[in-house]
Amino acid sequence: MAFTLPPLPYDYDALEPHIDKLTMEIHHDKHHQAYVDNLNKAIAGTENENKSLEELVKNAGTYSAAVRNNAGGNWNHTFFWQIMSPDGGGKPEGKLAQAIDETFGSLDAMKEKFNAAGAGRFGSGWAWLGVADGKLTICSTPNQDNPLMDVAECKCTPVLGCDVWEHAYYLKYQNKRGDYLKQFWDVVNWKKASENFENAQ
Ligand code: MN3
Repeated sequence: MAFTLPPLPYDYDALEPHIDKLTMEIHHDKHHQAYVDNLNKAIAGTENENKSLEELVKNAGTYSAAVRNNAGGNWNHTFFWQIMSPDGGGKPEGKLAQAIDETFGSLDAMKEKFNAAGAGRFGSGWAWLGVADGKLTICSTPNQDNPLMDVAECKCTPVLGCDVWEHAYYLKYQNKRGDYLKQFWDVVNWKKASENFENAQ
């Protein structure tokens, strides 16, 4: 079964003014589509053809670079679209809010640490808030790796993640990755993040 591009769960302009329509069109329809297409090419006719995306991601280090990069690209972007919402922003509630306060001291302190992880990632990659051994942690991964991969330096189950590749922000923010990361919090879908947190427990 070949992988297909999941539809964006909202309109291309739904995250305006924080993330612009053209960026979303190119990011979803061109970049994410390319990861899906290249993953299908990389596994076609091989023993990996019928493996799930989760399995390809988990054991990424045992496959070719093409499988690792494009399975990661497909998983990461599918996750990313869901962790943002036109009704996003504000504050987390319940257990996730409590865990953020306990681990980082405050929501603002967590955001600062997350943004530093994203800003400090040299070149392209992702910043993550995740759960490891029942506790929240923040880290970043290079390229299209993620913390579920066997090759990850920081292993955790993602609660939320932010794409810090230039293609995610360059049209609106140019070189100002830090400004993009600040705006990201205004579209974070905390409801989805809470679901991810509770499923990771
Ligand atoms: Mn991207």
